[in-house]
Amino acid sequence: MIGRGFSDPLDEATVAELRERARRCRGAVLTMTTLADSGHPGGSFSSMEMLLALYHFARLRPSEPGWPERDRVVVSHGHVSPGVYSSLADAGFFEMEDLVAHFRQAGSPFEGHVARGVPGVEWTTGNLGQGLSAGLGFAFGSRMTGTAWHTFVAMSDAEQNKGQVAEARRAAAKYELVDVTAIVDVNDAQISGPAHVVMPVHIREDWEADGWDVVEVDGHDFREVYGALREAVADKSRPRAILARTHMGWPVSFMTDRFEYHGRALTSDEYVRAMAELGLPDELERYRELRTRPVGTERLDISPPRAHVAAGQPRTYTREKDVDDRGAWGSALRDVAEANADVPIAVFDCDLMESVRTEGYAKARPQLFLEFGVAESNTATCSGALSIVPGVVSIWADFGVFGIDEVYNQQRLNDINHASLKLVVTHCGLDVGEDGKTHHCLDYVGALRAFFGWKAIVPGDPNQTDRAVRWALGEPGNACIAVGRSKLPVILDAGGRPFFGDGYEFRYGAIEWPREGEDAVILAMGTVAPSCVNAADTLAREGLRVGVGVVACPLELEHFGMERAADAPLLLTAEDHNVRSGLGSCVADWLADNGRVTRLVRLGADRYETSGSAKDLLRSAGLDAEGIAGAVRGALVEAR
Ligand SMILES: Cc1ncc(C[n+]2csc(CCOP(=O)(O)OP(=O)(O)O)c2C)c(N)n1
Repeated sequence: MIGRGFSDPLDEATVAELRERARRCRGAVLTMTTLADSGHPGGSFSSMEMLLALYHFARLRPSEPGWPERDRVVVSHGHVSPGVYSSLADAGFFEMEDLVAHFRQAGSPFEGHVARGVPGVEWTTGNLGQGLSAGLGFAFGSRMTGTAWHTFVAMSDAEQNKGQVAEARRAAAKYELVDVTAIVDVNDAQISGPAHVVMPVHIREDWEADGWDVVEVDGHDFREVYGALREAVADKSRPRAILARTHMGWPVSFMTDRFEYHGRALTSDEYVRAMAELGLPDELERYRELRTRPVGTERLDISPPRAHVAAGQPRTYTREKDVDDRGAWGSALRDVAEANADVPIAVFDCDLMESVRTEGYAKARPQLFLEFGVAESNTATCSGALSIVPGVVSIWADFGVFGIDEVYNQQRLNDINHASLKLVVTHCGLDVGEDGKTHHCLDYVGALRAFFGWKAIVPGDPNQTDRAVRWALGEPGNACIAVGRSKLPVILDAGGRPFFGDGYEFRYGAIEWPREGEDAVILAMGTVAPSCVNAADTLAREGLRVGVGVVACPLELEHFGMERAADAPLLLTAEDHNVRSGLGSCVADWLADNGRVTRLVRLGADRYETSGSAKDLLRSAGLDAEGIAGAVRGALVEAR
């Protein structure tokens, strides 16, 4: 076998050796899928030569899969996991026997779609169309850390139909990511039939139109596949796509070009016939026995890296001047950047830099500011993948409806991938005002609550925003900071000083109490927090003692604070959010889970609103100070 890095031409002996390896890997694909009675043998066969070429010749270290300088190989069509895993095992990343015995078995790392944690897998995929964007993230990581790795992205032809792929192609060309190579398995087969029938796509023309060099090869000829990869690595003029013409199921006669083998395992009879054609023994019985043994569960540690970021000097906004939370975020970002001149802090934008307050950053550090245009799917995945490159901070700022709702599944994959993205969404809630219901993001907590790992931070005023941003940028893991649009009054303590001012430190999960009171407690989230304080002050003048707890972290309710809230005879939640899925629901769950009984009134949006000023919309939803005070009064009267 020749060395890694595609530096030498392929010799005859290596070609012969690779063919033999491909034959054995195909046998492993059939054994593991038939044993599991599920999986994707057809595409695993057509992608086999490209996968073996990548895993044998990219600059990788099978004994050190996390080697920081390694090339990155992303497989976008994650369903070809049998092909990917068998190639990785063949290249020495783990034992073939463990893989074949435990493929798709509960508890095994070898899932049906390629998953991080398996040595050699860089990005969990399975939702088609996201791999190229992930590859771009790694390519930006190479550029920003000054580490010269190459990024390869293997793809299928059906996913060429997907808009996210086009978004990614354009971004790669715009940013001259010449160290990215895409290799597409063009087998003209997908689930429902031939790819050109299911949906005609002009694959070559599309890539060329978006600024890529395109070459076509026989995808089953190692010499051609290797040669094209070698040229792509050497050429530094443009990113390159290799269209590898292949045949689904080849070389087994009855599987070749038959799209029904896309996602169906062979029956035992078919298995015996196919293995005989490959000249390999029937191994089903032996593996059936091995499958009854304990599953090996060893995986790589994929915890997100911690970037070393100094928080800089916090800013305290005072009552003299109302500030918007988004302005406080933009200023904190610039401060943190200044305090960390040597840390690559990447900021992604989708044509909204002025509104999301990243314009100043774009001017200060243009080389780290990535303008992706109206292409949120690509942005979500690319920024997510970049966030797992050690040493880089990856931030995406957008409106709530675009950074969360538009890309729900991309953010879900960022969660699954244990990414470390910092998502700052502005324009959340009815507070958006005049742009109307399409732009009122009302599920920024509810959507993230449906994931398992994302942190959600919804600050109560500009000072808390400032502290939360400085905290979050240095934290590992995915975190979303959600703010509104309007200028907000600074929350003051009972003595008239900024409540989140000097001496306040952001702590994830903490509930902060600008007002104390035993008659009722309001748990307030985000932009309505100042109005809740205002309402409490009004009620205090009427002789009612109402406590206000500001909950900036609805997904992590601190026990002590919640006990205190639950002690009150009346508990209200207030949020500029869908009342069914936000703070109110989190609090209701907490009460039920902890066996606490108290009267709970949930204030929030219960319908899509029209256009209108934020003030009018919040009033109409009962979320202004008057409405909130009225709700407390009403509930107390009812209780008497
Ligand atoms: C976004 C998305 N939509 C739908 C699917 C369901 N799906 C799985 S594979 C596939 C297409 C298979 O064709 P191709 O990707 O070309 O792979 P091959 O059949 O060649 O293995 C589809 C539609 C998916 N995985 N992701």
